[in-house]
Amino acid sequence: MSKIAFKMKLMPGFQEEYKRRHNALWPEVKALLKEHGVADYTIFLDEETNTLFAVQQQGDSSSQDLGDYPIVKKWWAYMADIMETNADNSPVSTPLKTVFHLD
Ligand code: RM4
Repeated sequence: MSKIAFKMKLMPGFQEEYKRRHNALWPEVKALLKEHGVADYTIFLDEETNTLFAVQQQGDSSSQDLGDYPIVKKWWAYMADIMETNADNSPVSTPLKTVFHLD
C-alpha cells in the first residue's frame, strides 16, 4: 500500500454535478477499486483553477491504472462530458510528487 496523488481537470461550472455523480458512485466501480486495494481515496477541488486533486492509498494498482476494465471505461465515458479527457475518455491525470509527509 502506498499513498499517491494526481491531478485532473473539471470543466468550469460542473462542481455540483461532479459531486452528485460521485456521491452516487457505481457500486461496480467501488468494488473494483477495493478489489485492487485502493483505499482512503479523496478528491479535492481547487475552485480557482477547476483542478481536481486526488489522494489515495493504492494497492496493486491505482484507480488510474484500471482503464482496461469495461466498467472503468464506461465510468470514464460517463464522466467525459464534464472533465478534461484523453481521446479514450480517460481523465487527463498528472501524477503529483510527494514533497512532505507526516505520519
Ligand atoms: C474520477 C475519475 C477517476 C475515478 C473516480 C472514481 O472522476 O474518473 O478515474 O477513479 O472518479
